[in-house]
Amino acid sequence: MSRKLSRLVLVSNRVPVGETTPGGLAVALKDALSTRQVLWFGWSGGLTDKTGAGLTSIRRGNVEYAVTDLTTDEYEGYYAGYANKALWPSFHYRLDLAEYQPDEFATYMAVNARFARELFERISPSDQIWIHDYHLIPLAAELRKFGVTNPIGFFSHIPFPSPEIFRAIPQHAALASGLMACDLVGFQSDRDRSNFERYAAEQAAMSALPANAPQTGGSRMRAMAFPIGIDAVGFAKEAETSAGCAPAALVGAGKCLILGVDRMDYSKGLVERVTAIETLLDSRPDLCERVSYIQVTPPSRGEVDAYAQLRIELETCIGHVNGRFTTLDWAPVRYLAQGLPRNELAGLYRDAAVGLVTPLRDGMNLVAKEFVAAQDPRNPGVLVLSEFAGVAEQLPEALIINPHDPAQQARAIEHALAMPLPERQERHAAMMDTLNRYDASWWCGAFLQELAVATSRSSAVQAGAAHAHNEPLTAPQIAAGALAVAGCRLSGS
Ligand code: GDG
Repeated sequence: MSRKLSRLVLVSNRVPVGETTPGGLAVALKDALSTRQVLWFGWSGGLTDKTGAGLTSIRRGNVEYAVTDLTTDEYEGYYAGYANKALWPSFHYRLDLAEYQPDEFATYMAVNARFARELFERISPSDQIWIHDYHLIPLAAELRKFGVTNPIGFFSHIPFPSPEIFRAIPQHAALASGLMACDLVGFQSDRDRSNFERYAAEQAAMSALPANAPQTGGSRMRAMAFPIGIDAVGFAKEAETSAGCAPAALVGAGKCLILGVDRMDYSKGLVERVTAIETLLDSRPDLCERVSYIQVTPPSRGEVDAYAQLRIELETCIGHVNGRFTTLDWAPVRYLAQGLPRNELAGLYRDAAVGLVTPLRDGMNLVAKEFVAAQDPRNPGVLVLSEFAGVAEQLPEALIINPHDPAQQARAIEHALAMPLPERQERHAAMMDTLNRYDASWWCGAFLQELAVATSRSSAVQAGAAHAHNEPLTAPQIAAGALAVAGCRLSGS
């Protein structure tokens, strides 16, 4: 007899309530959304002039969406402000772009407190709670203030920076307290998990707490890596159906298409990538008129200055390269400052000989996985991949590069263009094997299973049972427990 699953409460900044094509998170959560009772709570994407506008609730089958508008002040302080001007750049190692405005931090905390208050009224004791991403780091701690004892998991979609960087955020201790209030914190990669654990250990050491200090919060948080996956089988089918999207002049005999697909974001290494294309054409003039690079770049966060500036810098750089190399018949770079329908994108991936996924920093990067899944296994294209994307831990068979080195990136593109078919097939098969094994279902199932384990473990710890079972806590867990004490004290001071 199958055990009845408790209701799952999902919390994310944006809730995909009116979307006809499911985005990355809805695809990754598909299994949970189709098999369980779900409450999905968060921002509607709309703005209001009224404070306390309340929630709108929409039910679709077993999923109830409960969404709230933000006031203009909340949007500016919480979303455009602290989340995207302080946390996003800091977590992507861009302290030079980070702005830590105390009033924006206060609004960020206030929105998290409001979300906690509104959610508290809707949760029941048996619910499992799963919070997503950097907008909502303090939410678990805010829920605990209301006496919520439900299992709470948090998944960080973006990198967790090294402790040296994280500690530069003036509010790092308060942020860490938010994570420590969870039973389970999931990261995209082992690098992120170990960065967090190093921070926890260093904080514990700095606070001069004994290594096995008991934790005040009652739970012992676990930190683990759960690389997010895609529906590789479904995406491969979509790409096969949509192949042939690229203009024939770019992919005909003797022609090769190089493709990049990224939100307009300074973390994605766009300017460095165009510079690598210039370096390639300088060193290999014979490739002119034979290779074309298409860059699909839907605009993003244009209200934040750094994004508007990036757009100017990127467009200047593309103009420079096109100005140098374009002939009457051919241009090296085709730049689309807009998104494409998903099926066209899948078809373009399949038509491309080389996929460039070269972020300066990325939590995972789903484009890399989609590019691989979209390839024709009989004649697959080659992925050139930054070592600083979380996905590089899973796909070592890609051509791994340092995006800060345009000459190395250019050599990798050359290597990709010249790679013999058997080698392409071998690398592709190995990557497909990983994508199929660690797909979206695996990610969702593994996180929720660990949340259940972490929860029962933390209940056992609360009951003083850990020692009775003779099960020693790991060093990171001890450090994390100690951090909770340090974090509470620091943020309360
Ligand atoms: C964050 C983390 C992490 C892009 N252009 C178009 C389009 N896209 C789709 C892609 C892909 C998604 O957007 C982008 O996902 P990424 O993972 O590459 O990057 P972020 O948006 O920065 O996502 C990241 C992710 O969260 C998940 O945890 O991997 O590290 O930064 O699915 O296909 N889709 C359509 N047209 C476009 O022009 N339809």
